[in-house]
Amino acid sequence: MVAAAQQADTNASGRPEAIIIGAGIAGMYQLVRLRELGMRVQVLEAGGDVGGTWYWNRYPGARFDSESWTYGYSFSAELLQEWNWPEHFAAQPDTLRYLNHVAERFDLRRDIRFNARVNAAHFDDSTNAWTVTLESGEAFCAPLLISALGPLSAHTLPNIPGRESFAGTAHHTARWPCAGVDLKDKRVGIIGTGATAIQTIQTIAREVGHLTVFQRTPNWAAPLHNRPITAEEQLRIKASYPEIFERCRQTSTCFIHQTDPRKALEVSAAEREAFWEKLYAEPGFGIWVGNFQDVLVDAEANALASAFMAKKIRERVKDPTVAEKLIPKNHGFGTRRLPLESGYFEVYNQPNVRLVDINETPIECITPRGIRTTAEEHELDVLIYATGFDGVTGPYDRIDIRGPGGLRLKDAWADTPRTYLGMLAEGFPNLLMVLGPHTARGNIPRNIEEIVDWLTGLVRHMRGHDQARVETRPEAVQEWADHVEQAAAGLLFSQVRSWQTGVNRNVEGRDVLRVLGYYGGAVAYRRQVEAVAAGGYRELRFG
Ligand code: NA7
Repeated sequence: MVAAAQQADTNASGRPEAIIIGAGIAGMYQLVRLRELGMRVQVLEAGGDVGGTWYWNRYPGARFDSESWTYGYSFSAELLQEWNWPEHFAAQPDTLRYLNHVAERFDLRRDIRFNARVNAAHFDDSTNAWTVTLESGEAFCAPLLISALGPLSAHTLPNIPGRESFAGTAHHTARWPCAGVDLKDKRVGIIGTGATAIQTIQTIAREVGHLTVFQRTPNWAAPLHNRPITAEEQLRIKASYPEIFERCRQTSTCFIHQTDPRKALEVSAAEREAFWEKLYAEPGFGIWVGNFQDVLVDAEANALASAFMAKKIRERVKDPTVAEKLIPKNHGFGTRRLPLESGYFEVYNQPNVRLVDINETPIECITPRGIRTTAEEHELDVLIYATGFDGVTGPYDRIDIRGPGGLRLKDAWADTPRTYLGMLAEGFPNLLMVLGPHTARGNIPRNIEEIVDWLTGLVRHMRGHDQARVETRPEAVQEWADHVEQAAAGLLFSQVRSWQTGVNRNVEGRDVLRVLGYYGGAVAYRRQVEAVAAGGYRELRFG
């Protein structure tokens, strides 16, 4: 660390006033905003270019589940007018192209260091500055550290013995090679059936020779109903961006879909069924976040919705035994992040696709030839790990972040994260988090823009008042922690194991349910954070 600090001092002439970790959607926008304050900023990005999630997740079929025209940045009217989304739910290459366009248009790359994975960030209490060290040993120093790490950037491999022994080609979906992978006529195995796996499976099933899907937990999934944006629609979208974004501001998830005020249990069976048929036939997340208001909070209403979705699976999958395996039994509809699909269930009607329920026949190990379950060995040429991420706190855990007195963030958050508004971590001065734990979450870029704008306001305030240090107050952190817990209580999803509740069985210690988001809704979240800013940030301590 001493050597690193010395090196940091040698860079002092061009010393940045803020370091941002990550050049995804959040880091790029934070850079834009801090530049407007006239600040020197250094962005450190582990990837070889901008894009974050959309840079890394190049697996076949990767695309939005959010309407494209609600997903782009809203801060620049010119950008909105010049960009044409080709489809209502854009594919990953188009999103990456968009983010590259943004980087060029706003000349962002000159402040971004690529291939710069951050290993450590240590705060010096006497100078109120962070020293950030890269994997290479190079160090950077700045008063402010802004983490724009992304909630789903720490991918995890399955803890199955023999992984290293596999003689074929193996890739995690979040590390898919830029050049692609030749799957044609190959014997392919995929572990996982989450949102990523579903997109991958439905895309590759026709191309591969044989596909074996190793499923531990089936997930509910609803049709995406994607299609190209016509020229006429393009004009309409561009003319109505202010209304689109205003609509997103009014919903609790920042999607265009608003919860229906009716209750599933209060309408007739016929009305319920008709509404669900309508939602099932419509594009996007409407069936999840635009459903009857009791579906995600009332077990009885949820059971009815689950029965409707199960009926759809039975209608679409020809073999009744396979259909039953694909129907979730341990969690209700919508209590995990809902994958959207395009022909996913029909894939299991293809003769070259086999579903292996690894609860019935558990995986014993990965062998040089493939995967051995308790029943047989499945020979494979290619193995795909669609095994997900150590969500939300995982990216923080992977950096050695230390505050005053050497306090490690990983230790401070061992039981649960301790934050104020999800944007400042207790015990870690001058660390500002974009989309850290305990912020409202839904349509991610909408959440990001609001958080970045708020943090930029805080930085402006500090600069205006000549303050070198900002940190949380214990009573404000406790109040926020209680509020976050209360907001999640009573929601059915809070009791279900998934990355959203902090569970990842591949990571030691990550098998306990935690509250990692603010679930009081984006409108309530906005109201609270705006009140703090309007009140002059009295809940924070400055120095
Ligand atoms: P998810 O939704 O966390 O899915 C990961 C999948 O991998 C899930 O089906 C897991 O089963 C399965 N998994 C993980 N480890 C293993 C092992 N060891 N053995 C068998 N199966 C395993 O990640 P995704 O990438 O699909 O989606 C993440 C988010 O990205 C998504 O919510 C969107 O917001 C975009 P499990 O359910 O744990 O039994």
